[in-house]
Amino acid sequence: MNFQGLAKIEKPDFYIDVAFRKANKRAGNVRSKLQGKKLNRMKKSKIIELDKIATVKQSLINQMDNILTSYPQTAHLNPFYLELVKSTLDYYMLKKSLGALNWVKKQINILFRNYNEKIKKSKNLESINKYRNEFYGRAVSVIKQVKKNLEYLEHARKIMKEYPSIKTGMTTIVIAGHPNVGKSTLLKALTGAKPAIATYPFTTKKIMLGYIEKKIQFIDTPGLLDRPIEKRNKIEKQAILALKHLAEKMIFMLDPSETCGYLIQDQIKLMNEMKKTLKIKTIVVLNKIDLASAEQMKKISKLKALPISAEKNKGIDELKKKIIVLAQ
Ligand SMILES: Nc1nc2c(ncn2[C@@H]2O[C@H](COP(=O)(O)OP(=O)(O)OP(=O)(O)O)[C@@H](O)[C@H]2O)c(=O)[nH]1
Ligand SMILES: [Mg+2]
Repeated sequence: MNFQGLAKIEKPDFYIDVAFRKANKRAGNVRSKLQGKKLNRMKKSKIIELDKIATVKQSLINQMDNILTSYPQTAHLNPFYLELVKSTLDYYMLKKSLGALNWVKKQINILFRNYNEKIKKSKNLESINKYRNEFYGRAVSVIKQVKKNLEYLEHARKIMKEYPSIKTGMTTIVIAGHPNVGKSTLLKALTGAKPAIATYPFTTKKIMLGYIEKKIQFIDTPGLLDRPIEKRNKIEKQAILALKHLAEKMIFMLDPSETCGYLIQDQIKLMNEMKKTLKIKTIVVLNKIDLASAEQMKKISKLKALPISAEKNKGIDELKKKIIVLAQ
């Protein structure tokens, strides 16, 4: 999903100016084409003014269409992004604002049909000009009526621009575990290249994305899946829920050496909680085996887990194999 490429949404005056400028420019061309033609002044004026109102109509409609087609359709959003939209924006207002642009298109069309007829039937220059002015005035008023909606769409665009660009058609694995256990080190060990950094609207920290052969996507979410849920504020809880739509599998990382600063029993408690919350298939890894003592390893010998050292690149190939099986 690409929220980054959305064009800026302008104020009503901007769209009106574009439309009027276009109409005036065309009118100049039409006028010079009519020069030398044997038509009376009123006929020429009619052709010019009809062309103007048609140009204004089309320009306004095109400009509204450009916004409508570039904006993500809420009905087609991936559930993860829909959740983001719902928790970072006023979903009702967003839908209403997009609806307002459709209303503009409809109104402008109606006005155009109406005034096109009126100008065609006009018998003198005064009424041609009067109707042209009336059409302009009413078209301006229609656009101005959606000022608040345009403002809202621009506000929404700025927020959406910060959404992470996550690939939604790929097996996605989240890496969870207490702070400092080695999640980011593992992401790098698994995916080689520098991970892509993306923003996540719920946290001030950036999330990291890594890929294996364009088939498996890993997400490292600092500050998100590393503390018990009950200690979360509302926004963070929503963030975890949003992630649930995306994450099909999880790697939960434990640090038996406890050099991360957390006791192993607390780490296990968090793991059980995350498993319960996310309800997804999980591979448990024991990291920093180069640091853990025999006694520390014994404490967790009952766990079905894969011992690794992300930093020393130990057990990574085996883990990769497990991941590939898990991803199928
Ligand atoms: N000795 C050793 N150190 C490791 C290992 N894996 C990670 N570390 C170190 O542990 C520290 C924390 O690693 P990170 O990968 O930043 O941990 P993290 O889980 O991403 O931490 P947060 O992003 O704060 O949640 C770093 O200093 C790493 O170099 C390992 O297998 N062995
Ligand atoms: Mg990290």
